[in-house]
Amino acid sequence: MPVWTSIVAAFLAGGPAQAVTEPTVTVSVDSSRKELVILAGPFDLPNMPPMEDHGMMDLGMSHDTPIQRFEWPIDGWLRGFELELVDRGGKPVPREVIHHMIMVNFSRRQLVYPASERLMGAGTETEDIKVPKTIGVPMKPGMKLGMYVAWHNDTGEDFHGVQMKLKMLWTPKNQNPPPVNALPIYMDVNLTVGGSNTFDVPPGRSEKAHEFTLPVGGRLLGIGGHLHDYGVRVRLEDAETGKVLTVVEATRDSAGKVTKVGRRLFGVSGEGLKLKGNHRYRVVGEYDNPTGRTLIKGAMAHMAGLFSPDDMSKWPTIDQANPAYQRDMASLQGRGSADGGGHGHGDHGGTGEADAHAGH
Ligand SMILES: [Cu+2]
Repeated sequence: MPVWTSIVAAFLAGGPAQAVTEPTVTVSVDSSRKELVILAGPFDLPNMPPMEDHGMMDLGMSHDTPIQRFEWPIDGWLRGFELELVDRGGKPVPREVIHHMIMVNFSRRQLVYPASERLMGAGTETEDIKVPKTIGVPMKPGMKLGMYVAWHNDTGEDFHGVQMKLKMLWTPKNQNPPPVNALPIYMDVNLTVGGSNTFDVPPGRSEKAHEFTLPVGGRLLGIGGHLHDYGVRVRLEDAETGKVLTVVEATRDSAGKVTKVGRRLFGVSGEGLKLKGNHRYRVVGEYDNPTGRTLIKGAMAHMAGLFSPDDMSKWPTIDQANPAYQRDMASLQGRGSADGGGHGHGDHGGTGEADAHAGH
């Protein structure tokens, strides 16, 4: 049996009510199991029509929770998460009612973008993540985290009083040898930081690409991807040579609906896929849209994974004066409010969908 050694935080959710009962979030530490346990709920999730176009999210076809803030309490390394949903009667609720769950780390910057780190995430197409104890995301007590969920229930069944239980698994500071530092990396084909990352998909085959450089070199340890329906794959290329470095593939049903996006593990003992600092790379999303019409804002494509920097001291720091950083913060604050939020990059910024640990 778990031993509940301390209650770290307990607080009420802010923002407008989705349900008669305001959802609450509690965070507890289970030291014997080395788990941080987050309980959130209750959420009422009536069945909704399928989201054929992602734009439907903007028309209120999903419930966005406001961001729930708490502090990370432990010196160590995050190494994965497990997510469970149960209804009022304790019956399991299918994972697919979560369009996204995103954990933001306000205390660290993303590698590629001047925005807060997306520590982890989960969605319809992602599973629980656990990485070997040889790697982990370095975490310090007092790091400021925030979590939000975009629900979309199109299972055909209503769910009431849904409780979410998220276990975050950690490795203690005294592990010997210590884990290799592995931090979230997020590479999107069409991101405006603090804005949207959706794009239109024309009929037939199409591609969308984005070039970027990394402020510090290192090794990609594992990678996952995110695509919407009719997505085919996301690939990462060396933009200076054109060489394809890695690919994550969508699993599609006969209609082109994406049921899953693959993951790649390059080496949890630390070798990984080498990426150079200040070198041009390109992330490319591929779609094949059989509907015969353009899907307005219907697509997203990105890779998210774990990256081990050659020199942690060169990790970019948060610049609060950066306009893109400020836009990102504003979009996170606006989540779940009547006029704010929308469905943008904030939903997806996570390592979340990655393999190496999870999006972690
Ligand atoms: Cu999406």
